[in-house]
Amino acid sequence: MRTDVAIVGAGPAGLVLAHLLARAGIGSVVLETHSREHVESRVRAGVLEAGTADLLERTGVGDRMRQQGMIHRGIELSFGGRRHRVDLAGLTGRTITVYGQQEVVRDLIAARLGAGLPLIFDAKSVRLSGLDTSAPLVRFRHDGEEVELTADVVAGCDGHHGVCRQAVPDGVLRTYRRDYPYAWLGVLAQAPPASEELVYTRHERGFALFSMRSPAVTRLYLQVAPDEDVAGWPDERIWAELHRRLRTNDGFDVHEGDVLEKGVTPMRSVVTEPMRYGRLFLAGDAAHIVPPTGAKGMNLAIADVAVLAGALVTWYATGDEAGLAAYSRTCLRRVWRVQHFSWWMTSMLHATDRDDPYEHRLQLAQLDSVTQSLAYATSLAENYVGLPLDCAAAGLP
Ligand code: FAS
Ligand code: PHB
Repeated sequence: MRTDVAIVGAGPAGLVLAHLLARAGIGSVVLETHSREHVESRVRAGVLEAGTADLLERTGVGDRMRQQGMIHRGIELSFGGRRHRVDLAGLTGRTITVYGQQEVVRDLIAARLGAGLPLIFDAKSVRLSGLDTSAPLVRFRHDGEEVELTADVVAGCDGHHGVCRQAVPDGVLRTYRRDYPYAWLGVLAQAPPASEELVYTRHERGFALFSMRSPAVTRLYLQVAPDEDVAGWPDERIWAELHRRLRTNDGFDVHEGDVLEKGVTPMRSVVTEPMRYGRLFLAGDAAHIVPPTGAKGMNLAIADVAVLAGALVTWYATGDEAGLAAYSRTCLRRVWRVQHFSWWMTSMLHATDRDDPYEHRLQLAQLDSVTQSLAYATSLAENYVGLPLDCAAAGLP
């Protein structure tokens, strides 16, 4: 097989990249190790930044998002038994869209397959070679056959546990990492959301988050120990803890319902530099991880590939490699600002592992500042709705 760009991974990064390249007439083959059903059913992120929603809509894959997604003009921070609203739209003029990551992935897969473009599921034992040449090679197994795919460029969009980052020779990459002393227990429940906007709470027992997926489905998270076993959390215990942490004096409390899915997600910050080696370009979780407190993971992945798509479009059109040469530096500037915001939100809202009373008082003072100071609230709002996405860089009109 031969293509312009070999894309490893059919998550948000790989699928958006393939979509942007196809719009510019650049060919790609997307290789995904799991089945379509598996990829489309993974419950992960829930919040689209303004720039992400805009990009999906402007590139023709935003119809269902506009129909089913929920536009939110604010979020709430809850502490001391009270909720405090942060007016995202009033402070920034922009909004967020609540629309599950699996729905975004479903829309992109439908567009890809609907256009008859190559997206290979169940592609196993992907191996890369020749990354430091002008003709990198991707080998994989599919339907019992060994396949060789030659390309000009390989996009490593295969997430934190993928193979592309591992294909870079030792000594080239530098990894920055922070592991947090807690994890999130995520719950998806068939229960109508109890409020119209997301509620982040800093309770003395720890962090909790109230979110949603539709008028009938609620998404909830609890801070738990880093090595927590979900088996130790029967539904009754989950609901009891969610009520304790999220209930406020003005009568807000979550609605219970059938638990459709529950799981524990570790909290960590990771950045790999540089995000390029020869003709391999790393994007999304393959290059960086953020704790989900800032609702940034998927959005940052899409921001990476918007930059990569723009650089590739220019390279194929003019031969100018400047965009490709600057790819890692351009992405990392945003990556580190998003890393900081995600760390800041996480540190402000989670009980430390020792639950140090001084640290707790500092967090409450910080929350008081964020909800009382226009400057503090504006900074949170600007980061939460998302740093501007350079659509021109993605070759968008
Ligand atoms: P992804 O991991 O989404 O996609 C990588 C793809 O590559 C996967 O489909 C994988 O199957 C495939 N792949 C891996 N190895 C391969 C190989 N060898 N060959 C071929 N294919 C391969 N972010 C938020 O903003 N909010 C959240 O609440 C949130 N919750 C999360 C919960 C969990 C359990 C996890 C793991 C992540 C969560 N995230 C959240 C972060 C998440 O949304 C990521 O940021 C987002 O999926 C990044 O997209 P990609 O970079 O495309 O990586
Ligand atoms: C979600 O709805 O899954 C969600 C929302 C906000 C976050 C993280 C996850 O910060």
